[in-house]
Amino acid sequence: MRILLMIGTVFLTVVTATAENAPLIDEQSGIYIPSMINDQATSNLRTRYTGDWDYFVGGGVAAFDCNDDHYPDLYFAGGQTKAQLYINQSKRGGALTFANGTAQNLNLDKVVATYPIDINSDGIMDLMVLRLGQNILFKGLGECQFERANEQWNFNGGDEWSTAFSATWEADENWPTLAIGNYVDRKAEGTPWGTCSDNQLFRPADSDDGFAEPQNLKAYCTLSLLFSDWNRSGNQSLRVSNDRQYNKNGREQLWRLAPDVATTEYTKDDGFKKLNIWGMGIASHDVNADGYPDYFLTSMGDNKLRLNTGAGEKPKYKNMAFKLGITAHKPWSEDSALLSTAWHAQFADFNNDTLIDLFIAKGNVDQMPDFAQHDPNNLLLGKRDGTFFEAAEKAGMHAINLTRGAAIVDLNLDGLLDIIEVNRNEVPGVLRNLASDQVIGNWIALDIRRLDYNKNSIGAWIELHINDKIQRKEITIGGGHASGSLGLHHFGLGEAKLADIRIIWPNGQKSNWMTAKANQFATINKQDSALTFWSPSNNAEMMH
Ligand SMILES: [Ca+2]
Ligand SMILES: [Ca+2]
Ligand SMILES: [Ca+2]
Ligand SMILES: [Ca+2]
Repeated sequence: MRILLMIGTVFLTVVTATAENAPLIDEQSGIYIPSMINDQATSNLRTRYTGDWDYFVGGGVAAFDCNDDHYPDLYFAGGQTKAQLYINQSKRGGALTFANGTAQNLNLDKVVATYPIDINSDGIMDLMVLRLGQNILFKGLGECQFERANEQWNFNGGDEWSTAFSATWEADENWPTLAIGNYVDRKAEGTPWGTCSDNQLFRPADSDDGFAEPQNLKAYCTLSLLFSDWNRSGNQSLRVSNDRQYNKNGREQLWRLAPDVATTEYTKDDGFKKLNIWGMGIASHDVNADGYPDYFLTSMGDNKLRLNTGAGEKPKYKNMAFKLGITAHKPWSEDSALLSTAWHAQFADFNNDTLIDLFIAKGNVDQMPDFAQHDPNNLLLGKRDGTFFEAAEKAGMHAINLTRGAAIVDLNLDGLLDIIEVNRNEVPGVLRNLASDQVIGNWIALDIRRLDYNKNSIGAWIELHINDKIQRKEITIGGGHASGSLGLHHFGLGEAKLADIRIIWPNGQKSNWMTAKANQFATINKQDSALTFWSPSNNAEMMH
């Protein structure tokens, strides 16, 4: 008896040591798989996204720093449960831990989606809060305090079922242009079938202190919006992902913005071919490094990678999901006969090897029998040949939840991207990227600043040059599913100790190439076009 017990103890010790120390390398590709440790139990994140039919979609999180310590803080939509703001208390490189810091006015019910944006360019992040009912724009006051600004900024919050948001700064404008995506019109006759509300486009008022009356945009039950400069014209266009569940005659949409005229939709005559999916989320990245952004669209079963093939002339796309190994149409685990339901998607480099990776949130709408119930999230790691492979199981991402929104940010400022997963009816997944020092690549985190307006440089492109390869990132607000992150821009550098960086500002002006050292935080201001390195404090300030 005693001997058996001892053998058991020895065996356990060996297994634990192996799991913690040995770097996980995919045998076939040689790609390093990060370990994603779930810190949920000690994170203090106890919020849940709950509700009936009208909360089956949504479930977002906004990740941004509200107390100026560089550690991203989190505002969670709660659906029928009240929304919560959590202040990041993590130590640098330590476990992910938070304290509830929700002021009374943010403790709102009916919140579906939430996005950070500095609307009034005062350097303090504001919040767009989308609801089943009136949307609210909160002006940031500093120290994680906010005040309602709908009236001050002439923003009509409406009374729709709002699910999607994106924003851009049009040429020469001091104020942003906002797009609000709406879902089913639940008051219309015959609802929900075919009764989709219009979307809205809010452009700056001539008075320069808020918004003009919005333009209504015909839509087909929108679940994601993204302003992105598909043709590198210097003006971002609005991509719209619509859910065919409630309007089978709908389609994906693209709207052009030009100064001083009403926005119009690209048509098939412009080269924009009809695509009709259960559009849930948009992720963008220049996947084939040709200078034009490509788009991953989540759906039910038929996820698409829309490779931008129009060379900037026509909005033409080719579906490359199958070829690249990112269809992710079925669960990688159980229930593999049934199709997946995909929501938030985001490109990021999780193992810092310079090859872009893709996270996809998955989860049944509720109990739809034709779709997988056990539908785990995906971590698709990029390979050197441009294809991807599924690494979620080996990375330790086994949890089966109905995931909706997500944030992919470095929450403990150790240079490794972490994941927050918003789950229907359950507490969030809090995945800390625990990489092995032996194999993890170098990284850099950049804060790209304009000094006058559009402080977070929405519409700018970051180019990072290592050896013969350029990585590009367009700075955007929007996309994903109901969730937004704004702050530092993370790049993996692989083995490189130096990287050349330049910024293409929203007006097309290019900065000089600047050389950066690896494993640093740096700010680039438009005015001086130079890298300023800084170091975050070890410990987030305690909230009292
Ligand atoms: Ca913070
Ligand atoms: Ca602000
Ligand atoms: Ca990678
Ligand atoms: Ca991290």
